[in-house]
Amino acid sequence: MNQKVENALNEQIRKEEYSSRLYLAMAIWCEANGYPGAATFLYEHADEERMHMLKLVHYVNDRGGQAKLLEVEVPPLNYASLTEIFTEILKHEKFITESINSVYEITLNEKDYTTANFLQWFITEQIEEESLFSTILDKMKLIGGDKAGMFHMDKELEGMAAGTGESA
Ligand code: OFO
Repeated sequence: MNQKVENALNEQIRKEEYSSRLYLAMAIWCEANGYPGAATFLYEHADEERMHMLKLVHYVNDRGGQAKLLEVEVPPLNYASLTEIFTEILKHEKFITESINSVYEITLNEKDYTTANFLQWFITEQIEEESLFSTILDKMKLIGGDKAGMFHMDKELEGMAAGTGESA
């Protein structure tokens, strides 16, 4: 496959792997700090990011390239609050959206329309994720420092993880 496209996809694999580790670190913090629902939600989301990574890995290999695993940094392990976590997640997802968009731009410049088409799934996924996390964050901001409100938010996140709760 086109080398520039392959390199860009490998770099995106690294970012998705980082996303998975970031949400795993956040899930661990939540579990250790009295937010079991948020922990369940984030453990599940870490798995989702790993799926994103694998989707890219298989695509690169299926197209005759070879997926590479690059160095992934250790994510922050400590957070001040649940609101800080979701603020960081939204910021990170915006960064991922920009990154996907720039890989998409490379595919167009290189006239690799098959990969551009493949990336559509990620573009749609990013719209959904940004909207999900910004809704959760808006609710947390409304709750503010209210402990009972945060307890309910934690329960709601648990329901969202199981796919049975109220929508965010
Ligand atoms: Fe959160 O969508 Fe992949 O990174």
